[in-house]
Amino acid sequence: MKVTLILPLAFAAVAYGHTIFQKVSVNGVDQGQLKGVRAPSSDYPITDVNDADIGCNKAIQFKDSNVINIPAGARVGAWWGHVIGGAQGANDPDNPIAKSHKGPTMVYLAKVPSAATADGRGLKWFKIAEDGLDTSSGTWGVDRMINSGGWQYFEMPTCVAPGNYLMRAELIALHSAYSAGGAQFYMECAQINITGGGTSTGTDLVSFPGAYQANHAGITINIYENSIPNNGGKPYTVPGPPVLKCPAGGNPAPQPAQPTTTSSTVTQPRQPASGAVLYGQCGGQGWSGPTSCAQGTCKAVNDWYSQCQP
Ligand SMILES: *[C@@H]1O[C@H](CO)[C@@H](O)[C@H](O)[C@H]1NC(C)=O
Ligand SMILES: [Cu+2]
Repeated sequence: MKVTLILPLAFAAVAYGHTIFQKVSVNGVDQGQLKGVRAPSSDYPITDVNDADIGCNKAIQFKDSNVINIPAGARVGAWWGHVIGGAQGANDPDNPIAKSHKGPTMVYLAKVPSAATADGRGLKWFKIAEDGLDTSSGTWGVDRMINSGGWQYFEMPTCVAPGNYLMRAELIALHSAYSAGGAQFYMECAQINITGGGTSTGTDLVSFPGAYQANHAGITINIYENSIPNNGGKPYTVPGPPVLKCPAGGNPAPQPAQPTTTSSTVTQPRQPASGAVLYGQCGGQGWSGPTSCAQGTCKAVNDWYSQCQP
């Protein structure tokens, strides 16, 4: 009888210790609690990859109109806490998250006309950072976030085009992921404005829901071998699209100078060698930049964003 009483308690202890992303830092400057971050008051995860709100979470309680300026190339932090405010009581062992909640951390961006007002549903997202399993040490992105006092650090890619975006910070807890539906998805979205930067508005765009499949090897997975949560020392594949790669040197190269024609019999007017770079923005509502492509073809991705695609 005692065993049947103890077991449910043991499982209950594993189930708690959830987390909420609730503030941002930019180059070491804390932007303030819940400033420009949309958060629910519940720290419960989403477990259905097809949940309509797996983009920016649901039952949002905290939402202001701040938009956080982030220079391209900045070191950005997303801060996670067990509950709103961080710790739940003194010496909370489950802040920023229970240590059992091993798994990857990720960051996505979606270009929006206005970060303060954009709907978190129906966007096209690209991944700018991910931190999975370090097989040599057996530690996960979540471990590194815990060891940094709740800060998930990443670099804002240098080639991202200036403008407003929603920034989706996510972590997946895999402690119960050995059966389908057991992985726990934690995410919130911040309202940001990228300054400087290049011309990329992303590659390998995905939707939420849509980006993840329940049977993906990084989502339904037993990470334990002999009770050690290191995936048996085997590599782990972070779900979702590949991380945006900026061209070498960061910003796309400046447009080459127009070739000087050597022929004196040319009658065609010279085509300007202008236009957006490959994967650059080439149109959309409110866009005042180039509407042709130096490379590739300009394709409408949505109403406010067209992209030069190969
Ligand atoms: C974004 O940054 C640019 C450049 O600093 C600025 O002109 C613009 O007003 C900012 N937009 C928002 C919504 O903060
Ligand atoms: Cu949890």
